[in-house]
Amino acid sequence: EKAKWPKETIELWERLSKKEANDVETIEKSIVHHVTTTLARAAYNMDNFSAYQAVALSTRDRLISRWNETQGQLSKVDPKRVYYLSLEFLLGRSMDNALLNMGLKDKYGEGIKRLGFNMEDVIESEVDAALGNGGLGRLAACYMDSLATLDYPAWGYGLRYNYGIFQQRIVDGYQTEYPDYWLNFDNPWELPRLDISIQIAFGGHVQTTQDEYGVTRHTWIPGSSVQAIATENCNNIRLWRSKPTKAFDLTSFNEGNYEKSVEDATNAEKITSVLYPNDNTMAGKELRLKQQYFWTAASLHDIVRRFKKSMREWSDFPDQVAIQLNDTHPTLAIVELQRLLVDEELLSWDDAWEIVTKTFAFTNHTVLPEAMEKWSVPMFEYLLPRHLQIIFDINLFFLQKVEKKFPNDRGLLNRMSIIEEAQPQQIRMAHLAVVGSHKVNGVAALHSNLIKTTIFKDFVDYYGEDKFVNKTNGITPRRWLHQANPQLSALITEALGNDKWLKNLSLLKGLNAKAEDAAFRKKWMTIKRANKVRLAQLIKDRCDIDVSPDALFDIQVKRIHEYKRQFMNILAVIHRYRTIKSMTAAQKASVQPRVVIFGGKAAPGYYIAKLVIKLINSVAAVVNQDPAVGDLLKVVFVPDYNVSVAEIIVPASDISQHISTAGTEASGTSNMKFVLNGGLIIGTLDGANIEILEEIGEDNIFIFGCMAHEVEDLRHAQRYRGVPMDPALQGVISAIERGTFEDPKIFQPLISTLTVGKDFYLISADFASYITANQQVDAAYKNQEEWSKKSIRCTANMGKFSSDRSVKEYADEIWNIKPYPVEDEGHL
Ligand code: AZC
Repeated sequence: EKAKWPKETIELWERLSKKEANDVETIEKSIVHHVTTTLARAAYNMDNFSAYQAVALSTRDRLISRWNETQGQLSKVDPKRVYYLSLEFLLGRSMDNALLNMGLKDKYGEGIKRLGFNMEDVIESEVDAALGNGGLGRLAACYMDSLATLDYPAWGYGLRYNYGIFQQRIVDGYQTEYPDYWLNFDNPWELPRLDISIQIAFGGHVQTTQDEYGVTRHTWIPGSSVQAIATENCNNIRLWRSKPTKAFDLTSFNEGNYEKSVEDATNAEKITSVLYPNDNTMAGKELRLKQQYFWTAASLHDIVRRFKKSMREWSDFPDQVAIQLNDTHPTLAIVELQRLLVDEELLSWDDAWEIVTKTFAFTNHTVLPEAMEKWSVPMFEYLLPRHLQIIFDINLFFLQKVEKKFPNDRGLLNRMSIIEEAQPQQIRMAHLAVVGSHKVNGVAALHSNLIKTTIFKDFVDYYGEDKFVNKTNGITPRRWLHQANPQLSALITEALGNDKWLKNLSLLKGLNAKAEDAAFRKKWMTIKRANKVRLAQLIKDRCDIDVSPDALFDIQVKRIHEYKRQFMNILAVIHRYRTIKSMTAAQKASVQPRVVIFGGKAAPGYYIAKLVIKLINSVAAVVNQDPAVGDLLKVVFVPDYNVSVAEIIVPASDISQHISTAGTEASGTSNMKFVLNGGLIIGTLDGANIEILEEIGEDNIFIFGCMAHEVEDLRHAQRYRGVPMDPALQGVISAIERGTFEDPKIFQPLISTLTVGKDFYLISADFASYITANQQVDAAYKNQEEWSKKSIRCTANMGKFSSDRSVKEYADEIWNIKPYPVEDEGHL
């Protein structure tokens, strides 16, 4: 079209689409422009929130200009792209990050100040995009940051929930849940793409016919459909939302069935209404299965549409497209692509299956049995009849090959089958994901080895070792150091002479030498203290508890789960409390004061996890007002832990706790965030703790507890040989049962999880070494000079845990994609 335009028209477009300048005055003009036109507000009746909206819109303008340029250049090259399918993107706030990435935070800060506002208040007005539960969702957000920073051609696909993870409030010590209606105000970080709308079908039946060559063809005749509408975020993430299908409404209307059509319309919108609030557990709800199909079908349709524009052969598909499955949630994409290729594009089954298996790769994030996704066959058949047939065919051909390789082993076929023979039959999504992918990865070295010897052992025997690889998780240093800890970031840049470390985190090694520099250590610890003051203020505001920033800040923030053992932490706090209470004044004088801080949400239906929150709050209520303890011990539960709160908490730790039973935490990523910010950790030999230990050295980490290979024997011994409970733990339990913290009846179900033979997470077995490790922490903290050296060495040796490293490994070893650098005059 453009080619037909006269020269003057083209020139006019080019002249007028020049990017805005980056001087303070132009920035101010664009802010005021958005206030007076987009927001239609007068300068005089503005609050912080409108200021935020205007700054966000102005920032977005700049992001979009750059983004358009990138996409324009990319579409000419048309390189192989990766698509990251994740049901969760836990993004948090966007504005601070966007301004820092463009190198414009200072100029915007100056502009907004001259306009009568304070940048920090404006930033605080943004609500979190909390479309995720925990580690898995935040990992997706960090990976999108790294993919963009490293110029990889990549798209994330997810769902645009109306309600993100619930808001947590504490009422009488108990968690209560409130809806997170985060779209109450317009979201300036998304662009609706009303032009991208896809019909998604459900239900109905399958028609089988013979084509003119006598080949059997299957046609899915759906019973209903909904529309998927795309919204794009400035970070290359495409989120789908559901809307009623117009055509479908009309049929109902025409049949005179107004009520039914209204009902169908609301049902359609329900699909993307709410994020399921379970972390590491599977609920098995029909609506969740609908979400999964809706999202994978829309995403695949979009991917295939983009591929078809290039007019290539289908066999080229895996050379143009890599799809990464973030856990088993998007596994239906495997089935949907096979269906499109066989039923709609009329490829042979084998040709199609070769394309499918070369395209997909699968990341496993957990070995916990309660998290393994299974769908009941009858429910699945009702929603997706043709997909069920395809799954049974995939399984049949797969098991035939297994039988050929390992003949006469019924047990093996039963174990490996995609279909579990239960009442009713169940589809094992993890098996389907392994069979349909060319690579399967775990998220830390220990975890990747564990999956090879446990849940996927038979598959390793069948496929060989090469299909199963490790990709240790990482975090983005742009958000988790540069943005969350600006003072430390500035000090590091000053010490290293430049900020190249932000894109090459191994350069932090240069800080090792600085550990010997007393003046540097002093600056380092001054910043830590300032961060603790900032957290103390948040604790005052949210919990009305006064804590001293001179005490040791001991933090455990993560989802509440039995395997993460917050229960063990609070039991040890009770032990500490009882110890202090038994001391003379002289003995107390040498106690290291400690503030023990908890945060995290429990799944609304997870009764035991919710009782742990109640116990923490009951202990806090007693300890915090006990004059015999004073400042020696404070206990805090920070409500509504989320990404923005984490940005305050992470830089403020002296020690943080990563104390899962060995072999249960696949990786953990907050461990990386804390250590990167110069916080030491106490932890078990689990997940990424092991690799952190390898990088920073045993002098800079507190390790305790049993090892993964010992867990089975310990459980067995406890169950069948009646190993008695640890005596210190016994004392703590007795104190609870005596009513030291509220009515002991409340906590009985919790205590029952520990009674001999039942302590599945081995709290008793690890308790003594846990107490010892905590004493070592106290002793080490007494020597502040040595502590500050440890702190600096922690940060200095964390280069490996940048998500840039993780993403590059995926790109080189799984996706086979290359970066395409685009002209960019930005700062980072
Ligand atoms: C989590 C793991 O529990 C955590 O250890 C890991 O760091 C994180 O994924 C990112 O890899 N797993 C989940 O959240 N898993 C599910 C199924 O929810």
